[in-house]
Amino acid sequence: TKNIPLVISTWNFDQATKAAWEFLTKLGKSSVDAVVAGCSKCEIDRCDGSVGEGGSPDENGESTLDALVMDGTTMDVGAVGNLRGIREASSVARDVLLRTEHSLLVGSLASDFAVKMGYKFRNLSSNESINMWQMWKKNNCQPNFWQNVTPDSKKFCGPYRPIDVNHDNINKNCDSSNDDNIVFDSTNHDTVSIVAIDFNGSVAVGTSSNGAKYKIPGRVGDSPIVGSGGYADSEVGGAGATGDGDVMMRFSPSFHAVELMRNGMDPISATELVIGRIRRHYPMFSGAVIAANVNGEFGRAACNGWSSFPFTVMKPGFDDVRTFHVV
Ligand code: SD4
Repeated sequence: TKNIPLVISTWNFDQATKAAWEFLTKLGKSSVDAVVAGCSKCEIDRCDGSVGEGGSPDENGESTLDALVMDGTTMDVGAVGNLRGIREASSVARDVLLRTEHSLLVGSLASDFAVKMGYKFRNLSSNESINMWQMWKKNNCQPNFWQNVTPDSKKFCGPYRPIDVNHDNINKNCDSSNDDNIVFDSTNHDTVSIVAIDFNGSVAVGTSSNGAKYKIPGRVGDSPIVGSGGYADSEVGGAGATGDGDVMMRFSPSFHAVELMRNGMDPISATELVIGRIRRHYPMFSGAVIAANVNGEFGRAACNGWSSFPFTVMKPGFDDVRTFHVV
């Protein structure tokens, strides 16, 4: 039985998966176009407020975007980090892939590139992001999101000043029995990462995110970093990540998952091994990796507050997009 084409995406962003699937099947488009279609859908819908404009203000209150597109057949990559003032982050990433010799453009200069490509520069703040930022300031700054998993994390307000990190706090194992100890708001920090395999067996991965709330301006997350936010190789499969990008990018988790599958591991075991590697060093981190191989087998592993991390899949034989919590 044919298990491709296939679309697998992080979180329960079923509309993104559906958009990617329609590009593959109804429109007969490539996996690159499909992942961009799916990520763009999330940028327009502002999936969970954590993809696209108007979410995750930085210390200055500005929303900036990170996105990646990788073609696993040509091994071409296009990405934007900390993109300012341009809504269509994943389309701009595809333009970097298709229309330049480069792989990653960042910040205002990435916006200049986008404007030259015909995109409109606009203010990416929304009432929500402005309110969120004002409340954060008013409350003397709640801990930065990624610090709030440690019980006595330090509070700090921008502009940035160094945090005194107490590593003694970080001694919990990453399993669901510890969920009670973890302060976690799943609406705060999601990223869409999509792996698609088209009718030709070409694998692509795309990601789009507005990064971490109250980040230091200039911070680029894992989502636009090839091998970290996503990786694709049409000989093997693809993988995508979501979670604490500052930690996750230290382990190239998507590249790692693809290389394990190259050596014959199934996608579930591969993602579990990848997450386990990070957990050994950062027992408190939150994050998940999804993966699919070219045979259309798929899986995911997650850590910490995300033991119930959902993901969606569409493939031949499914009437509609399915949401999985555990495989
Ligand atoms: C980041 N990985 O910028 C993103 C955020 C995320 O689920 O995925 N949250 O660190």
